Amino acid sequence: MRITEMHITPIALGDPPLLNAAGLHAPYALRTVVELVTDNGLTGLAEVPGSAAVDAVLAEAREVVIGADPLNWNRLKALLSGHFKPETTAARGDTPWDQRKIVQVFSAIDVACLDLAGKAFGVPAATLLGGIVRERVPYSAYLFYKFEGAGGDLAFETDPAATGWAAARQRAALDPEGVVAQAQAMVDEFGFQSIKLKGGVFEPEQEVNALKALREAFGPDVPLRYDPNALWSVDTSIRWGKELEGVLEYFEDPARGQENMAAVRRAVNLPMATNMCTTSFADLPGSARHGSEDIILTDHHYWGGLRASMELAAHCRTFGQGVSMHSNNHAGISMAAMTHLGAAMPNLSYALDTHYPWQWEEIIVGGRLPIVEGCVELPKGPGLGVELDRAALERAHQNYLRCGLKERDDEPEMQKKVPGWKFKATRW
Ligand code: GKR
Ligand code: MG
Repeated sequence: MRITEMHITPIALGDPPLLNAAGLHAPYALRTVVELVTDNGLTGLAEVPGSAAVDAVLAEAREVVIGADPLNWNRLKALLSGHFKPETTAARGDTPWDQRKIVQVFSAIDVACLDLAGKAFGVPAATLLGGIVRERVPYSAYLFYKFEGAGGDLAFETDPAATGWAAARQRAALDPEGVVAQAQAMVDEFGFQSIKLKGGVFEPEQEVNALKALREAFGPDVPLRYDPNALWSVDTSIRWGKELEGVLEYFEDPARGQENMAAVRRAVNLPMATNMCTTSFADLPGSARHGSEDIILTDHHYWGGLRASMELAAHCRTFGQGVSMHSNNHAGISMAAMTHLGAAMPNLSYALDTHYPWQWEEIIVGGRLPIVEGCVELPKGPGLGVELDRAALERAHQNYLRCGLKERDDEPEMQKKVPGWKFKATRW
């Protein structure tokens, strides 16, 4: 089997005005869909966060990918490694989301090749990752502070006829009561059994009060996580982390960098997780040396694919660390890929993050993958088990062309609401 075509399609999906440490989500979240077509008529799919810059390196990878055997990932990976200069850890940047590009190429090609291999052999991608250990993969509710509005064509407007989660998705949530109401609507709709609050938006006291209100509303049986995206100093993290002892399941990236995280971890009696201070294989020796975290949140888009994420899981097992999954806004191809990874990862210790409930559009046949009792069932069918809905893909591509966004940048979006607002790597 040989790869004969590689298609790269940037898309934009409506996204509500969600707040985070770097500002405000734009009305559209960008993704890029990659299709690899083979000489025997199969198509392998992948989706990455995307941006015009990522699309350019994907296009550059085409000359390496065309003609390759998708079943021989080790060779193709070596060819890609030879073609691109390695990206440094610093290329990740200070924003909550990872700004590296080349890792996304590895991820896209790894996932699309696994989809092809699954289709060629008639088995799920999770089987090719070593086998299925769970058919239903648990996800966590992912709460955001937000302004009023739904995003997309409904930018900063609300649909008065909406009910249930659709209405809650549009409502503002700016205080503890708003956060609890958002959580209740999300849990009622999807049955999530754990909850994460994205922080780094308001002063620590206000966010800690929201977490205490969540604990009060949901009780100790619903694990809570909290992620201020490294916006706190070590002193702030220790001061407020102590308030959260016994409240949180884990404390995600309160401070910036492995040494700072390790200092917080020594002083606060809470498991610590990261998708910001340990983000690549090159960071793993530092993680062990400093003792910076208890849980590493993989993300196949940034660790170089599903197979690389399985390697990370093996590393975590060896070093006695937990492993779970980070997310950004995404569509159904990524949801399927994340679910295959979650289905195959033997030592998955926590429910996975997903932004999926914040979107309402979909690009796969059959529409949105259901989340039931907080879980996504492993899609049936070979490979990833999902197919592109061509009309929906075209609509999402037209959204991309129309919205004019070329990369994610939350700072200018925030400035439209709060003139002069500036991102700070450490705010409190
Ligand atoms: O979507 O605003 C967001 C999040 O802040 C995202 O960019 C982060 O990458 O959710 C992520 C995280 O866990 O850090
Ligand atoms: Mg995080």
